Amino acid sequence: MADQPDPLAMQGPAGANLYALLAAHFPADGDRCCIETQDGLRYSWDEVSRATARIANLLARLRLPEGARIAVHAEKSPESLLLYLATLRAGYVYLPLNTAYQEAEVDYFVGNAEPSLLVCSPRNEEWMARIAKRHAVAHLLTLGDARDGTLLAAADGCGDAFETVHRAPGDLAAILYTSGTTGRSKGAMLSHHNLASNAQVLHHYWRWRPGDVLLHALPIFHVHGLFVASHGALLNGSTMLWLPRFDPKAVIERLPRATVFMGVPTMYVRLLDDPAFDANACRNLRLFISGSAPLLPDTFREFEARTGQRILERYGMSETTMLTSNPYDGNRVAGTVGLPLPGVQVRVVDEAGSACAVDEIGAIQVKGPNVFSGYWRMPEKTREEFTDDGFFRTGDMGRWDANGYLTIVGRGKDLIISGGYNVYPKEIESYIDVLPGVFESAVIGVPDRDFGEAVTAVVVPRPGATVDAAEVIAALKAQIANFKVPKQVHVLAELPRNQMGKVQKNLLRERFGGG
Ligand code: MLC
Ligand code: AMP
Repeated sequence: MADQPDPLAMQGPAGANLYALLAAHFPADGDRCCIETQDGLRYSWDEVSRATARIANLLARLRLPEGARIAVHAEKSPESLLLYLATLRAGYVYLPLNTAYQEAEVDYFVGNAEPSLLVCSPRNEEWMARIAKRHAVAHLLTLGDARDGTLLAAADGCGDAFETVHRAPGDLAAILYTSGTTGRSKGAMLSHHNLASNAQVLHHYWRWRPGDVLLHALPIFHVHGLFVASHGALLNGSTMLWLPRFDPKAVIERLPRATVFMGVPTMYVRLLDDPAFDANACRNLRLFISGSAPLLPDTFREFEARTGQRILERYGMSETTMLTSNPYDGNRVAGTVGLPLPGVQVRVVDEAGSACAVDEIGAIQVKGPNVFSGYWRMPEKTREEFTDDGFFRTGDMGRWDANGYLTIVGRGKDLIISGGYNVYPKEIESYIDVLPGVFESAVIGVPDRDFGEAVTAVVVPRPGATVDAAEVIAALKAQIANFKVPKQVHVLAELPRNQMGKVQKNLLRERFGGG
């Protein structure tokens, strides 16, 4: 990585600020295209510098306190990416929220993170204003997906030069909320150095090169689209072909102009479902990357047969960004997540904490410059999740093969991954259990061709009451993010339990999921 400045060694006035690292790689010719939107609008690198400066100046003018969190619940647009970059640049902490979240969900995050500024889509302003008021958030601004809203209007009057604020390597850059198996969501605190080190390792490992073009179709409120994809392109001075959401037709149309594509397995399944997706459409692609959920070996093989390309699967999480990856040049093995990335320590241990032998299944624990420092204002939770020697317990179960490749075989945590989004059964059960007529419920993931796993609920009515599956679904849709709503609801007289009284979800999965 001789060509990469080491973020810890960066001694400029901005110190280890991640924005400064990215900006150091913007192309010398600032007129070149950084972002091209679906409708052909082009943002040059110079425009990105100027626009982030305007927004950073606006943030500075708001006189937010040191370390202030900026919570953002806005549709994907070039401007929402610019807001992220401006937040880094101004030295504040970015807190992205999935736009599918509804009022009760956002209310929790805002209450917990206590942001100084909340940015929302103009169409949600009414209920966001209620949340802002309830939690005494100092500022509420709006950002639409058509360059509209009060944030840009206010930034328009600001200067387009800004001296990137100095940050130390360990200073917080972002907080990403991830749901817990017990209790509420936890905010994973990621520092400038966590993000910068991972971005640089991936830049090298995946052989980003001059002329690369990234087709960006992922949402930008999670690690995958916001960090892995965007940082990769920005650090490489690469143009991003920017789609507001994944749409197979729009992707296939733009693929011939791209060299790199990143997606969750559902996206690959959907591309394969389209007969127009073939080797010719991929003729300039040098790298397809998959992550966030398991890529089925069948999908890997079908993809190779159709396009001649072997998808590179990698593994990561919000708390750690990327951990392992199949190699760029070496063998990409279907069903595995590859080798530990340089600088990242990954171990698989048994219940006593001893290293597992090859092929033995154990808990995956990790350590490295990319691993977060802890959960926001939850020191006890943080302590529980780290071992005495500083390894983070991922909650995933895995095993090594003889060649040092890691396979994820399951999760110690009760978690469903649907289309790359995490759904925690306990959270959904807590919403179902308070519905009229419901005695109790169990939420499980069942295999699903499209989403990988489909959220499914099993509901037990109170004695004498009846529960209607469609009504349960409708009630949940009114309250929680759509991707968390069960695709199916089954009504049973009782839940199967073991002798300890614990619900036997494996039996429910066998009964309702065919395995
Ligand atoms: C949408 N729906 C989902 C869903 N996404 N349901 C379950 N799971 C999902 N993931 C709902 C919609 O609300 C809609 O509900 C119905 O399903 C059909 O919608 P759609 O139009 O088909 O869905 P679409 O908008 O195309 O979204 C599918 C998708 C999207 C796969 C493109 O889910 C997506 O972008 N996933 C990527 C998630 C991601 O970036 N994860 C990274 C996390 S980071 P209804 O009821 O209205 O019909 C991480 C770390 C790491 O995990 O390692 O990367
Ligand atoms: P999140 O908390 O949203 O960041 O999700 C992280 C979780 O996604 C990990 O703990 C894994 O369970 C899962 N995950 C990410 N990448 C992969 C992958 N390639 N294969 C299997 N699971 C994955």
